[in-house]
Amino acid sequence: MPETRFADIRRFESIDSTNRYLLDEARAGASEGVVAVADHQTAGRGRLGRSWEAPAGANLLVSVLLRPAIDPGERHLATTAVALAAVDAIRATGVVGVSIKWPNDLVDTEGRKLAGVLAESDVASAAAADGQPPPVVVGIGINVNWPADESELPPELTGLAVSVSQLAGAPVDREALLLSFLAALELRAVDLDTPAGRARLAGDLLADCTTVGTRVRVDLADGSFEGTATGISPEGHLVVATGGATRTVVAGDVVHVRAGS
Ligand code: BT5
Repeated sequence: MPETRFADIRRFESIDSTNRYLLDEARAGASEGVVAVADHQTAGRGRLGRSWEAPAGANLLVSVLLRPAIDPGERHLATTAVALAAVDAIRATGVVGVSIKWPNDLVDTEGRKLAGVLAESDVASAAAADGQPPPVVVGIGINVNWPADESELPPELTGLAVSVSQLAGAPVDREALLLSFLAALELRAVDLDTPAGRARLAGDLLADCTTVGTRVRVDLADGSFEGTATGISPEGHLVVATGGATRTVVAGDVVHVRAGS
């Protein structure tokens, strides 16, 4: 693998959550670039208290510690960088038809979820940053070899989840996919550092975002609204046209966005 900032790869046979592990490391002052990879998570996290399911040894469960020197309002671009790097790595296996459902899902052409991204940070670790930019831990679960087919899915994920191996028609090497993802992420992380790079991330997200152009329902803490997603802002947020106005939806405010409702 070419030199990247992601050389410190910590591997776990079993852990509660790779995101939790790196948040603790960040609090203790760990530098950008630490990677945590698990064969199995006993408490894999999704957003908003949801959980991430994966049997042991089948899928990629990986988190990275980033410390991008960007404004707080642009931090969604860290999620974007990870999502785009995963799309890059999956495409490099020969699989086509992968896109991003805003804010954090990789989906196939039928809208089935191939991967989910979870970015987390906290005030305590920002305070303990020791001169370093505040951390953001970005985790991604990629369904690599599970499910092998639809019958392996629990009822609640039937028709909703798909794996890279299903789309490839053959088992996929998890380690090769990890290294390819980290190499792609290095290029995407470089883009976080400059205005031109950040514009490229937002532009690439727009190009690969299946949400733009569809009807969406946005559930916020204080009510919901419907509209048409018309674009991606320079910060990577979703632009929604609704009732003659335009609203920009920040990932942290979104309880639920569903295309086609
Ligand atoms: C996500 O949340 O999609 C973010 C998932 C992030 C998981 C990674 S694994 C490494 C790192 N360490 C962690 O602890 N987490 C990260 P959300 O958008 O809330 O979606 C969660 C929902 O996706 C669940 O409620 C299920 O409906 C569904 N789901 C769970 N497991 C799935 C899977 N393997 N494939 C597809 N969908 C799944």
